[in-house]
Amino acid sequence: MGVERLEEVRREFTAAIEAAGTDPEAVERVRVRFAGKRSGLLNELTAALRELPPEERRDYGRALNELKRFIAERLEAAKAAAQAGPAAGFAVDVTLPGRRPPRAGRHPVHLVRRRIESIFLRMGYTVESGPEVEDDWHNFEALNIPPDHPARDDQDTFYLPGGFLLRTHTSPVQARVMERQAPPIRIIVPGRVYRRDSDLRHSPMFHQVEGLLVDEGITFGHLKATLETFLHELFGDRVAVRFRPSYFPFTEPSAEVDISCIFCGGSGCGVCSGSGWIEILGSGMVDPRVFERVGVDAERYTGFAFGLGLDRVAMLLYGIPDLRLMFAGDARLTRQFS
Ligand code: 2NL
Repeated sequence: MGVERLEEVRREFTAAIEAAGTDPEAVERVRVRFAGKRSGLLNELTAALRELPPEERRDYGRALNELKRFIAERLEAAKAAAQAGPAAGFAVDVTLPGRRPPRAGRHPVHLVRRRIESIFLRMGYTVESGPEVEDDWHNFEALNIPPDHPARDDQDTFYLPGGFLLRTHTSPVQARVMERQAPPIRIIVPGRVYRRDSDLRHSPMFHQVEGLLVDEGITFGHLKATLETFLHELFGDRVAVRFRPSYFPFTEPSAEVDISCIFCGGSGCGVCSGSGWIEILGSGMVDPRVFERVGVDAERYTGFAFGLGLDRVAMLLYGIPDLRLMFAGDARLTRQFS
C-alpha cells in the first residue's frame, strides 16, 4: 500500500486503456475495473486512505486525487475516440500542409516545337495550322503525288468515309496557304500527322514541322543557309551539317540534311549506327508542278520547303530511348521537363 501502489495502478490503467483502443466495449470494461462506482480499483484505493498512518495520508491523498483526475481524463478521451470509430484514431491534424496534387511538366514534343517555332519566328516566319482531316487533293494531288504513288497506299494512309483521310504530313496546310495567299510566303507548320504504322520506332500518330518559303529569286543557296542556321540554333554551333541528294515528289532538286552525331561527335556510335551522322530534315526547291496546282505563278516565283519529325528530334535532344515513352501519357516522363 501507499504511494507506490498508486504508481502501480497508474501503469496498469495506462496499459489497459491503450490496449482497449477505440473498442467501446473494451473501454467500458476498463472504466468498470478502475473507476466503477461499486467495485472499481479507485474505490479500494480511497478506502485504503483510512488504513494509513496519519503522516502518510497527506501525500497519499494528493497522489490519489491526481490519479483519479488522470484516469477520468483518459477515460473521457477513450470514450470519445471509441464513439468516433476506428478511423478517428488517426485524428485530423488541420495544421498539416495539404497534399500536393501530382504535377506534370511540359511534354518534350511541346518543348521542341516551341524552340523550333521561336527560331523561325526570329527569321520572320509565321506559324500556320490546318485541319487534320484532309481531302485527297490537299494531302496528295496538289503536292504532285500521283494516284499510283506508294505513299497513297492503304497501308500507309488512314482513309475516312466520304473521300477524306487523316493527313499523312503537314504539307496540305502549306498547299492551302499558297491557294489563298500570294507570295511572299514564309511559314512553318507544326502539327500532328497520321500513318498506318505501329512498331517500336513508329507511332500511328506523330508530329512534324514543315516549312515553306516562296518569293521571287529564291535559290537553293537560301535553302542551305536557312537550314544550316536553323540546325546550328537547335543543336549548337559545333555540329556539322551535310546535304545529300534525295527525292520527294513535291520538290526538285531535293536534299536530305544530316547533322554530325550529337552523341559521339561524328566518330560513330549506337545512336548514329556507326555512321557519325544523324538524318534530321528532308528538303528541296518546290516543284513548279506544285506551284501550278495551287495557283502560284511558277514563272515568277521559286521557293524551298522542308520537313522534319518532331518526336525523333525530341528524343535525340532529351535522350529519350523509347518512342513508346513519348505517347504513354505518363507524368513520370513529363515531370522531368519544366
Ligand atoms: C521529310 C520531308 C519534306 C516538304 C517536306 C513541301 C511542302 C509543299 C511543297 C513542297 Cl506544300 N514541299 N514539303 C518538302 C521536302 C521535304 O519533308 O522528311 N519530312 C519528315
